[in-house]
Amino acid sequence: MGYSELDTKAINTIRVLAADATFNSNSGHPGAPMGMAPVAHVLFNKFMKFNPKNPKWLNRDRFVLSNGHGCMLQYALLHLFGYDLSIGDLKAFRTVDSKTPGHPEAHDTPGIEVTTGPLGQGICNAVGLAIAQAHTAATFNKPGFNLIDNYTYAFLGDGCLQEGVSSEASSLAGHLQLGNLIAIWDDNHITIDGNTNVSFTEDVVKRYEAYGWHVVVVEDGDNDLAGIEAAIKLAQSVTDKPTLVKLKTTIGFGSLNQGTHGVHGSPLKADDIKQLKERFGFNPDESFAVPQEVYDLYGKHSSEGAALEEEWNELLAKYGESFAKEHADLVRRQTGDLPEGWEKSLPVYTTSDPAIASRKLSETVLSKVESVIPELLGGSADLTGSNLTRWKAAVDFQPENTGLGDYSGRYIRYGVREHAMGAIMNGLSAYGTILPYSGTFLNFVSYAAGAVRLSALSQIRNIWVATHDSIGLGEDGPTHQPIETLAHFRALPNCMVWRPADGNETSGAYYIALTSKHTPSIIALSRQNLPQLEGSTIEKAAKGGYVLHEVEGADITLVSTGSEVSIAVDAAKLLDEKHNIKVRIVSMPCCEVFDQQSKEYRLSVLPDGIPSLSIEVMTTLGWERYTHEQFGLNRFGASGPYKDKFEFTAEGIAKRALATIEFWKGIPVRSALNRAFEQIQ
Ligand SMILES: Cc1ncc(C[n+]2csc(CCOP(=O)(O)OP(=O)(O)O)c2C)c(N)n1
Ligand SMILES: *[C@@H]1O[C@H](CO)[C@@H](O)[C@H](O)[C@H]1NC(C)=O
Ligand SMILES: *[C@@H]1O[C@H](CO)[C@@H](O)[C@H](O)[C@H]1NC(C)=O
Ligand SMILES: *[C@@H]1O[C@H](CO)[C@@H](O)[C@H](O)[C@H]1NC(C)=O
Ligand SMILES: CC(=O)N[C@H]1CO[C@H](CO)[C@@H](O)[C@@H]1O
Ligand SMILES: [Mg+2]
Repeated sequence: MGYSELDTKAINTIRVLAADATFNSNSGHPGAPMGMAPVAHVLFNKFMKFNPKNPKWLNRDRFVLSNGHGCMLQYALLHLFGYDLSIGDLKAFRTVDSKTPGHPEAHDTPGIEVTTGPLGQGICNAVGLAIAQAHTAATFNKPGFNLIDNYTYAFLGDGCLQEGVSSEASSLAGHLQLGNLIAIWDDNHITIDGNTNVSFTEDVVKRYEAYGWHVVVVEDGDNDLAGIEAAIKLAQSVTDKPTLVKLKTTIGFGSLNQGTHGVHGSPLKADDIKQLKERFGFNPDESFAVPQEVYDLYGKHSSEGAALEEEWNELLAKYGESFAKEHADLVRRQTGDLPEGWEKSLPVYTTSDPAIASRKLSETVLSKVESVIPELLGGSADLTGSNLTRWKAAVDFQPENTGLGDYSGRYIRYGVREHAMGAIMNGLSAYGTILPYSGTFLNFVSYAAGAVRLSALSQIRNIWVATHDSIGLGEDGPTHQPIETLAHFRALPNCMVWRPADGNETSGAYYIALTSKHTPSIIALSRQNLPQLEGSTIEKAAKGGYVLHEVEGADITLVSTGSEVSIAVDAAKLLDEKHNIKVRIVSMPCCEVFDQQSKEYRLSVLPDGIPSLSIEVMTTLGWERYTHEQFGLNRFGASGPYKDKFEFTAEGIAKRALATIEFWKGIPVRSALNRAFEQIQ
């Protein structure tokens, strides 16, 4: 375990780079990087397996910086170890379009696994990565072929431990006995408000022990490199529990303000940087200076990583000779492409099929595609029965010794933990071999909004099976009835919100959700039965919006989604029979996907010259972009049979359609799609 002056120099190089970059940009968080430089040095240089020349090597160890504000730590490490991140990139820290944004973003920077910054998310992502690692190992490893081994490491701060989402995920990680997960807590007693004694006095060690974690304490995280190394070694040796290392550190170590909240999120002053460099033996007149021997030290470890990958590639090739099918599957999964011909398994329906709840239609899709898409990993936040997310023969992902399943199982019992479920799905997806979906009530996807937002930002594919999607759920009442949820997630960039109206549309929604490699989806599904609509197809639904029913010389276009489309169809019949009004019907299962179609196509669906009315039992907010008038619900729902109160009936729609036609009579009607300029997409 010998440590030399070179180790100290490497650690101080990280500290000085963090101070220089935040000073140079006059923005950012020097404190955490300076305090965590020693543990980062030991972990990256002594333990972690990675190859900077191929950041996507499958069997690399995964690292998550859950305290993402400390990202200069990670950027400094990536640079020093030889990832494609130059000193110039460090100088561009926190500037527009740089590879070094203000918090780590997975799709921007080589070597960043997941996007962090909203505190608490990263540690949950790490739980997802660790599950993915354990599952992939259990699925692909064979005697003599330990293809997938090793660890997921996470750093987290006081803030992450205070956020409730980390408790949800840590509790599950303990239950799942994830021995490959090693989390290191930067126990510096400081958050933005100052000393943690103002709000955070619980016994975290006892709490994590109660979760079923193994906990190790390192008393001097500033200097005791051997102690840090021993703690990580011990953590590795405990294979049936995740480990939390409580590492006592000094925030901003080396600064005149070390140990105070003054160094949390403000660059050091010029004189402070000067004394820091002098104290660490650096030239105070130089910035962004890296001693060659530090590059050499880290370069050696990176070369060893590259050699490990080469060995691994040989192992993988040999594996292919004995296990051709598994080999091909593993290679394919990493491309994100689904198996050839999988879409033939998507069910289609005819008008003679019975009315079926779309949550049931969703279950049928999942049970038909699960055998042809082996990377599908399902789950539910304790609503398996009502959400219908588990196919019949599914095995649970569980530690074998519980007798409940095993790690090759493809169904996760998340418990009542929607927020962690979302964040864990993001980690599962980021691993590279898994396509996660999971279920809860649509209303409770909002619980996980923080995680959904990060999946959209970081271009992750996962699927929310969001049932009980409206007041149509009835008796549970307004606490369970979504009103704003669709508008909220439609406003989120790069997130598809689907609300299919029947069987073909449900298959269409899954088709696009499963094949969109860089976009999460929320599929809103009904509890009530929905008839099969004449003219719906997978192909049309896949355009996001389409004309379900066309008519010559139409007086109005009714635009609707999900369970209201068939009611709009009934309203059209009524208007025709009683009022001689000609109605076009547009079904719009996904606005985001519709927005991506050509202007010409969109205007063919919502043309000039015909007034339009949208019908959706949710807030009308957002429908102004598509229609002239809106029929919705801009209030909370009610507890009771849903048909009784709000006029979402053929008659109720017809009444509003007549008012719309009357209002727009004699006024030149332009499609609501026509605007003075195109929106920024
Ligand atoms: C969900 C969320 N809430 C608030 C913030 C703003 N924030 C950034 S860092 C921080 C304090 C974190 O304290 P700690 O994790 O102990 O970091 P340290 O000061 O030790 O670096 C806060 C509140 C955030 N990033 N995410
Ligand atoms: C991690 O990798 C090392 C070396 O490849 C191996 O000895 C060890 O057993 C692995 N650990 C796990 C948990 O698979
Ligand atoms: C909290 O921490 C501050 C700063 O270290 C200290 O001055 C104060 O006495 C502490 N208060 C309590 C109640 O522990
Ligand atoms: C569903 O799609 C199939 C295939 O395109 C089509 O044959 C069928 O008529 C559609 N069903 C309905 C109800 O329109
Ligand atoms: C609460 C709820 O909706 N439960 C349903 C769950 O799914 C089963 C199987 O379809 C139904 O029988 C339950 O009514
Ligand atoms: Mg702290």
